[in-house]
Amino acid sequence: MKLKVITSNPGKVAEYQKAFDELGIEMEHYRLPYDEVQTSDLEEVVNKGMDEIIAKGVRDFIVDDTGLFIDSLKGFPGVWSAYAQKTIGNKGILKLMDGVEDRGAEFRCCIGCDLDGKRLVVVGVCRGVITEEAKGTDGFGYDPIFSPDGKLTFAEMSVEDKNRISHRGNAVRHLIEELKTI
Ligand code: ITT
Repeated sequence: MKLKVITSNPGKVAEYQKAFDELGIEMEHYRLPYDEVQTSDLEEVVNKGMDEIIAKGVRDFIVDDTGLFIDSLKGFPGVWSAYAQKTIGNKGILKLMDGVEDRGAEFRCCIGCDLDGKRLVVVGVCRGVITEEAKGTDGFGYDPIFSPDGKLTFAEMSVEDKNRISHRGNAVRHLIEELKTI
């Protein structure tokens, strides 16, 4: 079976491919721009995106909307994570966190899956900390400044190790449970 991953981000595709390998599901990177509505709700972004993609006649796909929510910044960048990454980047986030003691943060990943005409929407979370400095060269986005346990950052881990504990890995595990019920 083949599932399209509709994203502009090849890093997400690599993580999905690893996560679905054991089920024998092949991922196809599919680039189709869709509107990411501005709302404080990741699930709403995903559901509206799925409506738009289906209206364009595309089926059997995954979309993923993810945000990094930093406790001491009252959840920023959250739903603005893509914009913050493009503008201030990891350097800017570290600057905002300069001297801040509470480093707690969490990634939230919402996956929308359209399969055989059915829609499943699941969420996975991963708590961790914003590191004092950027470390590691693997992964993408905020990976160099996020550590799930205060030791290694996601950018210092292999895709397999990141998937084992990450927001996306957790969301995929929920998705696989749901897929077993349909
Ligand atoms: P698409 O919307 O096209 O899928 P995107 O990379 O913009 O690609 P998101 O809106 O979901 O995806 O991501 C918001 C930001 O968070 C963006 O800058 C990503 O690089 C970053 N991000 C998403 N997942 C991440 C992860 O697992 N680790 C680190 N950063 C991540």
